[in-house]
Amino acid sequence: MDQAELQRPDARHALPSMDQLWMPFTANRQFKAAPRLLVSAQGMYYRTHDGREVLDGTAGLWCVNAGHGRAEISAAIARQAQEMDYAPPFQMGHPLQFEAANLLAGIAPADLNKVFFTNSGSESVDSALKIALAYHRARGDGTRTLFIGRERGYHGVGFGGISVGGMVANRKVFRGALLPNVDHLPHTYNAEHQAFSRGEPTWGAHLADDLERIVALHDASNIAAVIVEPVAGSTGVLVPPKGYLERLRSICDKYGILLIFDEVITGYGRLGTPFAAQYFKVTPDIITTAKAVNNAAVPLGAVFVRNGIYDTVVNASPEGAVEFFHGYTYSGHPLAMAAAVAAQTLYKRDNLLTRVADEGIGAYWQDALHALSDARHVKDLRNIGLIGGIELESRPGAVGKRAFEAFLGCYERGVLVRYTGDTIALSPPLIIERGQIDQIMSTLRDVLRTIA
Ligand code: PXG
Repeated sequence: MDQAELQRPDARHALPSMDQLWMPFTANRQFKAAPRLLVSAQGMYYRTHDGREVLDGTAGLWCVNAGHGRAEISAAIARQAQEMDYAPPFQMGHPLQFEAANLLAGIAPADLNKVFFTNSGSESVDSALKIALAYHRARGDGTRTLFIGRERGYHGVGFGGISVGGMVANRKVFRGALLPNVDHLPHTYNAEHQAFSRGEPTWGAHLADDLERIVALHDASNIAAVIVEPVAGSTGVLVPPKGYLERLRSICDKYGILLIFDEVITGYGRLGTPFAAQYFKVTPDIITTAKAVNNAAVPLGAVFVRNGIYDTVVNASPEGAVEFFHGYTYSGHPLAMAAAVAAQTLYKRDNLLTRVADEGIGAYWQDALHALSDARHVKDLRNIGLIGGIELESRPGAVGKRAFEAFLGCYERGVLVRYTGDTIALSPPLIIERGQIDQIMSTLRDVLRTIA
């Protein structure tokens, strides 16, 4: 089937055989029995294999921030594919990777002006952890090898990421092979004190003080870094309590511990600022990103590092030596770089990195979401920027079942949402209009009425 036919609005697609593919993070048997295939996408909408239009309430997977099918980005990728398909990244370079790094450094907070490219959020996290180790060692502080993550954290699926992560299902099967030097902060969610908070909950800053206990237990001289998502996404939208991140920052400062913000979902305008670090006015030492860095058009991740960290690692090696033994065949891949330059140019031209704050979209979103407080099954509503979490009462003995049915019901009614456990997570493209926000919320209200 050619592209024109694929995109025809009334196209019905014959389904391919599904036996061969092992689908990621998917109930394979259930999916293959009743498949949901997306075949084209434009602006705020996907089109399904059965010819229906579906409003994208999730920006793909928290990543297509400028909406789908942006011509500037696809043209840049096509041009680059013709010009030069691939260039080796080790001891060689190509201009676009420097241009992309320059653009990214230009929107980064404070002095996080060095950029290391990866291909995904998981790789960004592993890279950041390695950078932390390399930095301490370069300073002659090589005993600092312990990482502190957080319960309910998600940092991708590499062994580093699942070790510092705190999602039980992602860890339990692999428990015996996790990194050995890891401890975890408590998560920041407390329904009793925080339910139905608009934006940051006022209760819970003190939970950061647990870092003092962990430091006392292990001794600061052994701790390399703390890694947290400023807003936890995959685990069900957990917004940090007011003052919590500041407190983490000051305890890290007190003990010489690096602070890593995993901004794979909060990066690139999701909160109405380029990064969550700017929203919360807390500057970490390293920021991990991926997804919207290039509007997700080609796999790409980017790690932002403070100048001083780069300088320390690089200057610790003799002239002519490779300073950091880490990198990927596809670090700075030309097609990913072309997409990054085009996406960042687009974000800037259309003020997308601040639209959620500047145009009142975030405030409208908050009101529309919290109007669901009397909808059926709703146990809690959480929001910040253009992120929403709707936690449903779980059915006894069947956690996740009700949210799955809500997800299906929304999909059938033309709205794509995500769910994790019994929380529906929303994160639409930043180009969303008010009427589309209304459509997402009214669809959810209707669907929640119809499911048991
Ligand atoms: N860190 C964070 C904070 C993420 O949200 C990753 C790392 C890993 O990125 P990669 O590119 O390796 O997948 C993520 C990914 C969900 C969902 O349903 C979110 C992610 C991945 C899969 C599902 O919310 N985020």
